Amino acid sequence: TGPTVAVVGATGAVGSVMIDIMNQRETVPWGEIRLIASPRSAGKKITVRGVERTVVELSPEAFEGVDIAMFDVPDELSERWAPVAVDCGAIAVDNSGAFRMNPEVPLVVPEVNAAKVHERPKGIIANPNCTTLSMMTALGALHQEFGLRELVVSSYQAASGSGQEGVDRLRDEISAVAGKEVGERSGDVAEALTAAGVPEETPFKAPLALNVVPWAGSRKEDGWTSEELKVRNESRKILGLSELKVSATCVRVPVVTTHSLAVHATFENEVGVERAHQVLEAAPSIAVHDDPEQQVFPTPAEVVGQDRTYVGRVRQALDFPNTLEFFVCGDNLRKGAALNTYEIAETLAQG
Ligand code: 11C
Repeated sequence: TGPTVAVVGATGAVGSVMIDIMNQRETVPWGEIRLIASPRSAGKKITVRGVERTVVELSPEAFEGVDIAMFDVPDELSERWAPVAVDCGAIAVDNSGAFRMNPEVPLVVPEVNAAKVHERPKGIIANPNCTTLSMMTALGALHQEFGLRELVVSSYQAASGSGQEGVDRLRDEISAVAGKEVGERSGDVAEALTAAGVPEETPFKAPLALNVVPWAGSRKEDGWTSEELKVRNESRKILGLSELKVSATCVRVPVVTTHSLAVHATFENEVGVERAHQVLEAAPSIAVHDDPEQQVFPTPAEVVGQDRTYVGRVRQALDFPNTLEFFVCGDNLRKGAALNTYEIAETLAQG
């Protein structure tokens, strides 16, 4: 039989998507599939690939006999428990931010740098942040063809990037303003939220309904946010371009799921839209939706639940001969989180 795989955080938002992915796969390479979660969720029954399984409590014993442990839990839990899984003989594939920039931990997107899964002195492999991941398959393919030199991006990030709390908040805000004559100023929206009993405290720092918010993640030095620095640092590490020039502005938009990015990518060589389309179309995990004549382009709502990254609006920048502009959408819970982690585990299972 195949290797034993564990899903740590099996009952959480990303863990649940991981289970959907396992159920949707035609075949899986696993012998045993073990579900691990906090004591609160232990004992729950979840059906995976037609077999009802009982969720076991996160403990050192839970990792006995596990070959690959996929972690879909917050940073502090990964930090504590991934090394425990490794001590018990497992390879840990971690979806948190705890180990991504550790030089002894590879940061892997299988379409771009699959071979790195074998360079893991700590026994841990990291999965990138969903914002970085949403553009990485497209950038990796274009980099191979044209040689990436500079990257300027703006993100349009979905509320589910902030977890279930973010989704609930956006839905509450939308209900509070829907069908009402709410003024367009942020104070008016805030007033409508208060009148509807929506609490003042929000994960988004400002009203998200009828608005966009140029802030995602936590505050870092010199005005940058953690999300913007993750896009810079992680892109460099995944592409193996330690000097890549990157500048990002991360923005939260009133979308439930799927992150989008407007990308301005400058290459070593002159670029053309036709060749870029060919390169992107040749990549199985990319869908090119791009026909300006018919006004075909991707939108986040169209990409929810999809495994592929959607790319459109590919243009050669008029004043920059080596630069492509494009718009990319990726489901932040699938390729942005659970799917990429699962694909890393599958790559390991293939040996
Ligand atoms: C967001 N990208 O949209 C974040 C969520 O480093 O894994 C994921 C944070 C991370 O808020």
